[in-house]
Amino acid sequence: MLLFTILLLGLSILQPTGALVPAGSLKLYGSQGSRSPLVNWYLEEINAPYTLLPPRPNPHPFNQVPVLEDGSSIIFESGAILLHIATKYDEKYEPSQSSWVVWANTCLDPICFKENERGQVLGTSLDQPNRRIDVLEQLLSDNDYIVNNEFSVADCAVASYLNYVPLFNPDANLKNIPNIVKYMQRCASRPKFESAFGENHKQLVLSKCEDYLSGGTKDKKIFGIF
Ligand SMILES: N[C@@H](CCC(=O)N[C@@H](CS)C(=O)NCC(=O)O)C(=O)O
Repeated sequence: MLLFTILLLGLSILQPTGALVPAGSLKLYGSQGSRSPLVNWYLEEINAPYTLLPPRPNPHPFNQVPVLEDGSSIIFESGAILLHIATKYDEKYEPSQSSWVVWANTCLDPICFKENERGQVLGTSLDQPNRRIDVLEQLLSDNDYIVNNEFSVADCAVASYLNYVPLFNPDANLKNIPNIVKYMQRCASRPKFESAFGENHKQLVLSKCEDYLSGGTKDKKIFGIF
């Protein structure tokens, strides 16, 4: 009996986090071409089972993506979705991770993407001097990941925005923030990043980052898909 109890306890410790998710309860509406992969990425990092549904029709009040259905709850806004998953299903969640998720949505997003009133990306400020980016650059000088140097939901939020920058801004040159660039590479190299964002996105981030680290002088035409 004792042996059986120890075995059960051992098995429950070894269970991946996703075991906390009731089968079939998480439905994510989105697509690789939107910002929904940042949610896919996190779900896959914590091994949470989910069903990916096409972007439309969806239950988002503004008809946007991503939107998550968890049983009878409907959660929209990517940051709110990440925090919902983190607090409900991630055994390694701790509150300081939440601050970085909100920071990514409210402070980092507008630095990474200058948009017009229709939401079209016109450029980035990530390659310009910025007090907040200096703090992030300093933090990443001796940490691989943002909170307690362990990969968490904070990285899914922060690295997703950073890694969209080369995609939307082929002319940006991030050579002055090498620790952030190495962090972008580190996150893009994670197998679950590739399965969420796709091989092309990953490869583009990796080759642009390599270029930034060697001065950012490569002919921009090699990234011709944009
Ligand atoms: N702040 C929202 C932004 C959502 C958003 O802009 N989604 C885009 C795709 S990335 C969308 O659905 N656009 C279509 C529309 O606005 O009708 C979030 O973080 O979830």
